Amino acid sequence: METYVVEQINPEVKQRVQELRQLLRQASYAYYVQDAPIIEDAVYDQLYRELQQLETQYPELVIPDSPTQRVGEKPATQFTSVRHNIPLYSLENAFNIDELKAWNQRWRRNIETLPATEYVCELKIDGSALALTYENGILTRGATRGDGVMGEDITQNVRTIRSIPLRLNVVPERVEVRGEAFLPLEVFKQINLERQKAGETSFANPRNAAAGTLRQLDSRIVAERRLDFFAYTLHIPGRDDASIANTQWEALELLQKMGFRVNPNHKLCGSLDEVAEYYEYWDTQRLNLPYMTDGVVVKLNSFKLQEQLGFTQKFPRWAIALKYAAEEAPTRVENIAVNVGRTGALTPLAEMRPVQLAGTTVSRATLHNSDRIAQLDIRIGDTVIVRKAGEIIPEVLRVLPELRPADAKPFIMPTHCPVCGQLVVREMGEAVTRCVNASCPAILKGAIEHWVSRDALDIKGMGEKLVHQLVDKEVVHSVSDLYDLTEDKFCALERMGKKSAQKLVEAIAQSKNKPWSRVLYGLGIRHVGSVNAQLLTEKFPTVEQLAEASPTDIETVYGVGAEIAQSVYQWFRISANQILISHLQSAGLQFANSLESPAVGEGNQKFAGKIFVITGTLPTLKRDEAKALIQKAGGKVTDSVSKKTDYLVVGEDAGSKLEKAQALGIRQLSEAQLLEMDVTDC
Ligand code: 0OW
Repeated sequence: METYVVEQINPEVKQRVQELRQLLRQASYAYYVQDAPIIEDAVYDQLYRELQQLETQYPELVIPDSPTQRVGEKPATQFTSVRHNIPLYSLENAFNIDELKAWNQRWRRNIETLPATEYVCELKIDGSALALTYENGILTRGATRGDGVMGEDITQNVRTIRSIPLRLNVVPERVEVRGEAFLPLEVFKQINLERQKAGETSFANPRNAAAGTLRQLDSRIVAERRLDFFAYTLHIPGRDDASIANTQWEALELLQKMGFRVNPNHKLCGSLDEVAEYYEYWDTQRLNLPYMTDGVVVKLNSFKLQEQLGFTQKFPRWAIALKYAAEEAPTRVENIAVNVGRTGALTPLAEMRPVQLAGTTVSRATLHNSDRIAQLDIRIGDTVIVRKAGEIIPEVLRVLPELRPADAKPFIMPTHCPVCGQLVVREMGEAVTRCVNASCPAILKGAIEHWVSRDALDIKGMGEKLVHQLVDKEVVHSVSDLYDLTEDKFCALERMGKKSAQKLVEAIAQSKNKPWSRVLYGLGIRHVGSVNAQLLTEKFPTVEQLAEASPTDIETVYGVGAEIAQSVYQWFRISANQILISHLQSAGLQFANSLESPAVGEGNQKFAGKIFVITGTLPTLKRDEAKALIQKAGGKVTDSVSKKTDYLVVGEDAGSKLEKAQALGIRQLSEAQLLEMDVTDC
């Protein structure tokens, strides 16, 4: 180990690196753990960049717990299985106060002397349990719970969770910390929105989303999804818990001293009545929290008592999960229909007897695909348990086989598309069954709806009903037919007046000015969302260049992996798609970057790392043109003003965003200033 080299480095540099790390650690802790920022984001970013530059200049100074080492560069190929030194137990459930009292009686039977009992109540976070190992204060391993004994080593992903310290403030020789990783509800909704846009299935709930995120092989994706973490247990291998702290309450205090985030709503209760009060209070109050909970974890506070009681085969005797009546209810499956989506995917849908759930009437729930149906072994006529938590999509949890009628009918995935009658395809190893007939009315309707959508060609007035009419009446057989529609053709449709027809023809004509990146996104190539489309058109400024690119060329675009590259490469080799392109080109659509917004050359990323918000109507640029211009120069455009915003671009009748920006001291730009802006101004 070349320690000699480290000695050579100018001591002031080493001093500065230490200083920066300490500053950044404190700022990160204050922001992510205490929710009380101590420095401006712009200052944080500046210090972070300075540390990054010093570590790049002197790589031998880099240490694993430097704030710059949170996000790994290369994706893992798989996760290795690891053994937990101390098992992670799960919790026995109680669904009401009577069952809580029964638990209370049970554990007392195991104790001679009946102590004055204290209980600690903690909200039960509905996420994914994590086991963290720290050696000499440094995080050395993060693992999933797995079966409680064996979990998966996901350290690289755990390091990206900002509220998990890479180094502890208190440094015991070795400590195991357990807690719950979770996705804040806002982040969960955003992820599902992006997945829907990319034609992927949505996560049914934040718990699945958290677990799914933690198992991502590419930690950069995990870092973007902003997981959070609440700690609730610590152990020091080889020592009794009672030798570390006397009670769970003290343990939670110690965890906070070490630098962990602990859910702030825990409460010390002196009686079961107090526990019941806490449980009732949070049944409604929890709906205001920015994360999902599904109950209260009630623990005996004394570690001595916990040790006396020990564990059953699966659970600690000294804790119980007092669950809230999850929004679940039984109902009957009357039919299993098949929906053909925009990508041609055949999605089985359970059509059920309507049932009241979480304040709404539920009568349909997606069954995702054949694998899920086989897993549930769900049949027509079955009684099932449906769950709907909050505004999350309804989910069929399980079948009640004991209620299965004699005439229950197994579901068979159709061999032919229910809409166009063509043979359907299920690729090897894929769960999805798909109609691949590009002119299938279902696919065509989805393709047109996508083409006219806001982030694509943004053709106002083309609602779902009108699109379905155009397809069902066979007025339109492909997206390019939209550009042959005349006023008369529109007027021949139901509920279409002359004025609306004129507006539609005009809106369709206007769409020819939309940039090549929107046209690419509008084509609806699988896995090509609006951001990927922009990145692809920067790299390939004309459709010819993209159509001729090999998958390897396409993969060189940041954020574009092998799967997306293959999807793009294959798409351009389907003749129907080539015909579509030539028709759209002759209709006058943009298939090359226009001169005003040339493709960004290397280095012209003058807005790199800068966050912009646009408000009001700009004098010449449309909102999305300004957005595309900023993004092409490496900037990011968000919808709301926050401390992280670097610039607010202000147009006519700017609203509350302007006031907020002024209050936060955020720089404002006119359109002209934006267009003239140079790197020196950044
Ligand atoms: N999800 C939680 C939570 C909690 C452990 C300690 C021993 C047995 C359970 O908020 N606040 N406290 C515990 O305590 N467990 C929790 O979640 C567990 C982890 C695995 C299954 C449950 O989700």
